[in-house]
Amino acid sequence: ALAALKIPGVERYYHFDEVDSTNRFAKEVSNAVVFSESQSSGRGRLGRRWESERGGVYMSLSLNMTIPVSEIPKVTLLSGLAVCRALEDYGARIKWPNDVLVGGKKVSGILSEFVGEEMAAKVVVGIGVNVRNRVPDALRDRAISLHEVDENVRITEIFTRICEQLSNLLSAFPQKWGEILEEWKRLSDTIGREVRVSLYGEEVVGKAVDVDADGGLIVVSGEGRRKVISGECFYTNY
Ligand code: BT5
Repeated sequence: ALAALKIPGVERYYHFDEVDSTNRFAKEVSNAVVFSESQSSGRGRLGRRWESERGGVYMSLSLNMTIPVSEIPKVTLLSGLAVCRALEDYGARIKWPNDVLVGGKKVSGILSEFVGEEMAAKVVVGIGVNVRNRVPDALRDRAISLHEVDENVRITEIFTRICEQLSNLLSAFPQKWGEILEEWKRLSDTIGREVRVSLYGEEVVGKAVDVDADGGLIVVSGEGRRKVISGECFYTNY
């Protein structure tokens, strides 16, 4: 709780044994960190499910921010970087836009949501990390839990580290966005790969060459240079 309350702007901390979704709860409160030991209906993006067995970190940060809607993707990237830094000992890398990988497998996912109006918005960033929980058999080929690489890993320590890194990065945002983005790129697992990105049924195929100042992925193909602001990213050279 202490580490959570040190995050700039955070005034309240909520701790649940179980909740349906920390993001759902976080939308109803302000300037808070919400943590739950488990979730009965953890959410991914686009209505997908996030497996939330006891043993993982399930948390949401709810902040009233006066930033334009176009800045929200930056907060998502910043949060991914915070998780990646927190999992530095495990060689974590970031897959654009919001997955954190260990050993090439997904260990964490981030769901950012936005409530309100331009310049008077509540930003909710939900972070799920597999720590001591077992990942379901159906996901084993693409998902991993930290205890598989470190049998002594502790849930509270991972949570504390994420809060510390969110504090560090949010204190530097937006002034030092340039530096944050550079670090994000160094830890990126996506830049340099052949990708297929789909967004609302439209597909962009090519090589991911950069992430621009807005957090958009730049993909180069025979047809030229395209920028994708969000969407699903698949690696095609695996
Ligand atoms: C995400 O969605 O990766 C965002 C997940 C955010 C979860 C947090 S937990 C706290 C907060 N409260 C919530 O209700 N949600 C947030 P997406 O990119 O759509 O990925 C979802 C996909 O990842 C699923 O369709 C599965 O294939 C896979 N998946 C589901 N559970 C997983 C898990 N525990 N570990 C790894 N992969 C998982």
